[in-house]
Amino acid sequence: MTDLAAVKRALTAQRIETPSWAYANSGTRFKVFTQPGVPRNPEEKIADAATVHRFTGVAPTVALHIPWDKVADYAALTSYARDLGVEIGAINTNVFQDDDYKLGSVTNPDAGIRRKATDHLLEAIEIMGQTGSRDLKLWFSDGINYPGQDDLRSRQDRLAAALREAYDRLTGDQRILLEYKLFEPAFYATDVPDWGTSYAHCIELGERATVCIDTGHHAPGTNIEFIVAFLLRQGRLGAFDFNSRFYADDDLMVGAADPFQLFRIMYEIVRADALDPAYGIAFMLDQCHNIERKIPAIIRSVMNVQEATAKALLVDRDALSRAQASGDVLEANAVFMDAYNTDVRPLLAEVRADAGLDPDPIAAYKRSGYDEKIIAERVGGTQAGWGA
Ligand code: LRH
Ligand code: MN
Repeated sequence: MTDLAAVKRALTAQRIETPSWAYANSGTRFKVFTQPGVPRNPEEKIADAATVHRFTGVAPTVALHIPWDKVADYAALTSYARDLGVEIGAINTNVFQDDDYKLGSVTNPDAGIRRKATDHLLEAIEIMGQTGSRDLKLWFSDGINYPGQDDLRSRQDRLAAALREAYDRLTGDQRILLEYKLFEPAFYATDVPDWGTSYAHCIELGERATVCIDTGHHAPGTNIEFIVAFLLRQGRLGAFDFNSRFYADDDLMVGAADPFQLFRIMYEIVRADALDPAYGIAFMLDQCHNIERKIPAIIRSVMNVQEATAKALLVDRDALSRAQASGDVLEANAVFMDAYNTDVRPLLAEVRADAGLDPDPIAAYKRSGYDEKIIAERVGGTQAGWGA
């Protein structure tokens, strides 16, 4: 029988990190639809992240992206965030927007360009020292578009050398989250295309290197919960970049396109007792809200993760193990689906009320007038994010 008090404690202790860039303008190669009230600087992005935490109670950290969130004084930015009730989370590097990186960053045939890219990774570690961040999140857009364009094996050697240099610079509890992505912007071969490549580099580096699973970075039909179960067994699952997609790296609200997949992923987390923040997995959002209001979309996304988690926590594990052990295929699937088909919204409303929060964060946010306030205040200056 499921212990409801334990389920509520686990949901209360859940922590989800929001990304600074999701509060800023974003779009596709066809169009960026700007929005009124969008942040113009890292401080305003952090204020929006603090607002999401104020209404959800489970989003006390915000990930930064460098140089998108570059400031003169990261210690000051960190205390500004703390005054608003949030901490700076993962530091994301960016070696995908500089002209020099056309043929690659740390994998570039040119040693000078590799040096420049590696120095950016080291700069990010420097920043982590000032923000108190544990996680260095590395995503490389590096890859090639045509067979023969470059030597696949040599590019892996170059990547490994840069990763080694960054890894050896880590201190304290700092660690690397190595994110993989099947394709885009490279359209023939990406240098870190899948979980296996990321995992192999992590093993080569050492135990401070773990894999980051971005749920939008797989070939259609990939069983992501298998990857989760496998990396948990190996002790090398470090983080998620949660979002959802119908086709490619669509970066839609997590759980919007495939809530059942999110449930199956969170079940593997719960099954491994890996939900608690002390276990060390960073549950982060990585999304772009191209046409919808950004803050309510992020609040909705946090709620989608909470709902998938609550359903996963309600799986009757004893009944499931009995059915699995006896080979009762239909019963095992039925036990699993019972949890998924459970309406957990009343339970989450209770958890929020117990925490002194409004049971309906979206309605509470709308009543707060925060959207109207930022639209009125944030006039002038340059909006953050992708240019219109
Ligand atoms: C790459 C990615 C990566 C970030 C970027 C904003 O597609 O998922 O995590 O650096 O989006
Ligand atoms: Mn990502």
